[in-house]
Amino acid sequence: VKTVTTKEVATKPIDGQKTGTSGLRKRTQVFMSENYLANWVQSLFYALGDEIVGKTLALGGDGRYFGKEAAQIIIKLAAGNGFKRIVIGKDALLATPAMSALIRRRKLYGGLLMTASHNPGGPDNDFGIKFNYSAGEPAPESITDKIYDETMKISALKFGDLSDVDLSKVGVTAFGSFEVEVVDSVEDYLSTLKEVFDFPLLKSFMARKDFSMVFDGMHAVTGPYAKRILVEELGAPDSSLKDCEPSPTFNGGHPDPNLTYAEELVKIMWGDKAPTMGAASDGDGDRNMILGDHFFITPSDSVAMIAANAEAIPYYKSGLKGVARSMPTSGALDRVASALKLPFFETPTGWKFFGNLMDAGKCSVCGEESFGTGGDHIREKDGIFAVLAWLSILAYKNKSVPEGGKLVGIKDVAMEHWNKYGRNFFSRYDYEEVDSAAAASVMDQVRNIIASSPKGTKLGSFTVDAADDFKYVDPIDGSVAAGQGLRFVFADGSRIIFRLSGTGSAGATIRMYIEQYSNDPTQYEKDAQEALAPIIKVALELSQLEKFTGRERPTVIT
Ligand code: VG1
Ligand code: CO
Repeated sequence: VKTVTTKEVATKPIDGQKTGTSGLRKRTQVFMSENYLANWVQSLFYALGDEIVGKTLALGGDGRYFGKEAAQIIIKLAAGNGFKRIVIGKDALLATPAMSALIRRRKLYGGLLMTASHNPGGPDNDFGIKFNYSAGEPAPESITDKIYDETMKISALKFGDLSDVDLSKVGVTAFGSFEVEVVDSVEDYLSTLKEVFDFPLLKSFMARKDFSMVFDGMHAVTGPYAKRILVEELGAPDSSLKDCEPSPTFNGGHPDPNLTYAEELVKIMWGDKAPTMGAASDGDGDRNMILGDHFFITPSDSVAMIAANAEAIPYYKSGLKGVARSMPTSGALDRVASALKLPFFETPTGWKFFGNLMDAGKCSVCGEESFGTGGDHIREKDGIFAVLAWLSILAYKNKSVPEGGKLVGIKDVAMEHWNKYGRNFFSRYDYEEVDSAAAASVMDQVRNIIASSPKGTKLGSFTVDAADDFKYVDPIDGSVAAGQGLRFVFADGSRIIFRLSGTGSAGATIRMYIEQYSNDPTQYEKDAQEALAPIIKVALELSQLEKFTGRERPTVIT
């Protein structure tokens, strides 16, 4: 068979192609500018070196604007750099967790995801790209650092000389020895989920007349997944799907599943005839929000409650190997781990840090406060997994509740949990698109307070137990990640944390995380903002955030 001819095209380094918390994210226009995307992808291939020759690469994305054109560029670069095959989701669609499942099931070399996650899409918004490696995990820093080095010295792009591929039809197109296989975007992922959950049980639970749900796809990638999984496989009526048609601009919305941006779903769940459960997913399908009838499950609670109720999920029937959360995520999971005597890990922000723990068989369930929940069935956070996990918990808790009896709902599960473990009140304040210098001043100010706050120092009514810049030593490979967030841990277990976001595309985003524990049952139903008001005041004062940024209030509160 003929090999593909390679054309070399001269290029020059482009500044600022540094990978953040989760891939490279920039304005779409930047990505569409000459060689911008190609430079980064070619740099990745240079960074990976000879090991890519003869391998198979997966490709897909969240359907945002420029994705289809980007796919054609990437296919040609893959051919020109020695890959033998590309497996690509139909219409270039693949949810992030589906990519991870696809790589694992088909034992592929790795995959490229074209997404800027929950950032808005379209010509005036964001595009992004990230690489997942052979276990289906986001590329570790050892690779992303190398990519950046290559972007600084790149001089040539290697394109395979081939025509555009029709991505709308499932099947294989061969160009000599190079093949492009277009696959159904849901199939492999669905097979993985069937190994985790009891689909027949979920189906019979969802058929109950006293149960109903709404899933909000936010016009992003999870629409087709929800249709196939919730409706076709589990029998939910079509009316339970909201905004499940993917759109290149997410219909002008902000596909971030939280109480601010999923406001239509919030209205339904706080309305008169609210369904039993509401759920939403982000642009690329790795985040989730779980709601009950007039009730919000914080992501920090969600992972703790899933871990505490793991017996409801067949995949975990022999118990959990361990659990993990990112540092800013609340300590609700810690309490479950200690009660169940499970190995517990606290990692930096970003899913890539969970992968080593899972590969080493030390972590079954993990989560982040940023609406990320997942398990070791794949190596990405997984929005649909969280939805099916909560459905499994409801099905399990209602096993002996007859139809028309008092159905155990989402809020009941939470109340039962808090009554057993206490409640970790949690909130995150995001200040988006802050001037970078002002954001740096806030962080410097917080660093100064840390330096002058030894154990025993009083900040407001809170007594410092420890204050530091979080540093993580990976227990599996010993790699060190420093500078992962400025934190104050107080004597009563309360915490204040400041970090700068690593996923933005313009300016700086300051994240302030606040947590306070209570085991007083009369407080459990209190609004988090109310419960946390005193400690939030301390955090704002010590950081002098308003003085440095001019912001009186955050852009988003979660
Ligand atoms: C944010 C979240 C982090 C998450 C990351 C990627 O990062 O805080 O928890 O892993 O986004 O999520 P940062 O650096 O902006 O705080 V996603 O859904 O964008 O892939
Ligand atoms: Co995402």
